[in-house]
Amino acid sequence: TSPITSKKVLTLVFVFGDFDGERRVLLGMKKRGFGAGYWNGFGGKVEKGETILEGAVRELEEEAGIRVSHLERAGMLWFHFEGDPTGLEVHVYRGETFEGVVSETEEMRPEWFSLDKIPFHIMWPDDQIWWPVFVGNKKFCGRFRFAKDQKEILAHDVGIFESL
Ligand code: 6OG
Repeated sequence: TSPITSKKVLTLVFVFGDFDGERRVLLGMKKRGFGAGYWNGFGGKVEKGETILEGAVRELEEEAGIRVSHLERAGMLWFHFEGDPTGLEVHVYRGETFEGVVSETEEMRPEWFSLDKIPFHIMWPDDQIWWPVFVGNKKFCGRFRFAKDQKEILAHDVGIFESL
């Protein structure tokens, strides 16, 4: 193990929608930067002078072109990559309604996925571990220690909480 001496605070937003009675989730294919080539929710670094929630709303609009007036806190994830002293603190939110038109941006190519066709094999490997808790509407906290290669999970735990 290697020590963590600083952290980055990030957001991660999943918007759900109803398509003729079928529930789907909006994922984006990350086109550049950290996690490029993976499907994921929308989010990024919280900036100075904004709350974490404001950061989540802003990133969703920047990356998917849609606006939300309400997001629900759903989970917290802590990531540590072996050899990297900066840990990631990721605040996960759930959105159920939005305004505007979902559109592709420089950063993300959005697409709706039915809940039984989530492309876990093209997502960060932690996602399949906490996803069942998240879609089960339970609030969760998870910790993941990744190898240096950012692929293999060396240790993890996920817990369910009454509130966050
Ligand atoms: P930018 O660097 O693009 O923000 N993120 C992760 N998401 C999942 N599902 N698993 C991980 O495992 C992640 N690490 C980071 C947080 C990065 C975006 O990627 C998310 C942000 O939404 C390690 O600004």
